[in-house]
Amino acid sequence: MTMLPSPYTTLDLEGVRTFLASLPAIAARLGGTPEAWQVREVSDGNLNMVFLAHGPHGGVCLKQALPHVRVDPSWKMPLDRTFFEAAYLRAIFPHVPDLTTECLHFDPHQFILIVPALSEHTVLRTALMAGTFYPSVAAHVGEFVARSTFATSLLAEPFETVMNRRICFARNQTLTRITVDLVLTDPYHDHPRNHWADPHLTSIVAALRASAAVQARIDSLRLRFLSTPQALLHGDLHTGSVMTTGADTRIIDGEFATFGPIGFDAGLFIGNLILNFFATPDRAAQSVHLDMIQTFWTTFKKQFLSLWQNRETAQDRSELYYATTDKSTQNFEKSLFMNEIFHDMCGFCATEIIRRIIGYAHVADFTILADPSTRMERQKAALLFAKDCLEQKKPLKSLADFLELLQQNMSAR
Ligand code: SR1
Ligand code: MG
Repeated sequence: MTMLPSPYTTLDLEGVRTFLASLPAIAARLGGTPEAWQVREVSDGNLNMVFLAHGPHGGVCLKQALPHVRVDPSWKMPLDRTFFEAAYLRAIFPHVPDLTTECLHFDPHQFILIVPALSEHTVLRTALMAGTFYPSVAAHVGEFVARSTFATSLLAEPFETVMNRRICFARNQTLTRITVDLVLTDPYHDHPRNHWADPHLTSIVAALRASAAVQARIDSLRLRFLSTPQALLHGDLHTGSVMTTGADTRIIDGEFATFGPIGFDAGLFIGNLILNFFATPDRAAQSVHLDMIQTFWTTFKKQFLSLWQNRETAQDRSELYYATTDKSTQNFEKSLFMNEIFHDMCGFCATEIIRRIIGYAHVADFTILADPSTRMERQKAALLFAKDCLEQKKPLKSLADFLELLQQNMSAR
């Protein structure tokens, strides 16, 4: 008798227990009997249901897509996002096994993804909001971005492999549409999804929208996001997608995975560090953020260039880029490539800051500031910094210039 797959149903706690019990490898990982497993719902993000299950041997995290946005059931959505998250994990895990989680199971009928539970880890945004700073986490994320993007780029793989992956992730159009709209379009126009906490921000929003330089840079960033498939990106690398113990860091939630410019992942990460920078009450504590941005970029660059250097031993000449030219030409070409990533990072960082203050999905960081007028002043400063970044007539030359612009905008408040 042929068993038909069960039609999609959104699982509740008992459904999760039954589902996990039906998978021998997962049941063995948890250990004990299903009745004794502790199952709880921990959904926190905007899109999906998330559950944690623990047994005497270990724990797993189960994520199920809903046919709508979790926080807005009237916003209907196809279920395939967990497929793309599973595909992303399978593509990058061999290159970053110490920096992400393994896909233990994907069910294509229930759109369920199962990964190991990260019981000892804290969400980076939560840690930053509590004023807990982990010295190594920025280096870990820099390593992650370097290794995951290099490994999925033409610099590391035959073009056939890259193009086949591009075919797969080019189908992740629902979530790419969210990024194009929510991050790279809506905040710069009147749109019912936009909102901001304080009417005093309205004049800054108007100034952003009236700036021809901002509009032009936004158009160019949107074009770059859609037409520069440098590598497979995480696609939503904010501080809520990073979990850490301090010593061990894991990047999660890769459902927005798509091919795009490497500076997009880098920009989203530092954009979220900067949002926390502006939300940190104690100005003396803000030097930590500057160190983190510096460490992130330095680690990323060093690791990316070292992976590139190691490729020089590749046998197939069609997979070598700038390897046979003399050293100074090679270094020059590579530095052009890295400068381009840096320029993209500065631009996408600015778009992330703006959309998280005036767009659809805000960050919680500013809730640390109890006084509404201080909160508004800091959000204003963050928006003005982002506006400054977007209005630069020439690309910023170095990270030092970028950090100086950031500090200027903070001290002006
Ligand atoms: C409707 S989804 C809104 C946001 O949540 C996700 O985490 C992404 O950041 C997306 O832009
Ligand atoms: Mg997410």
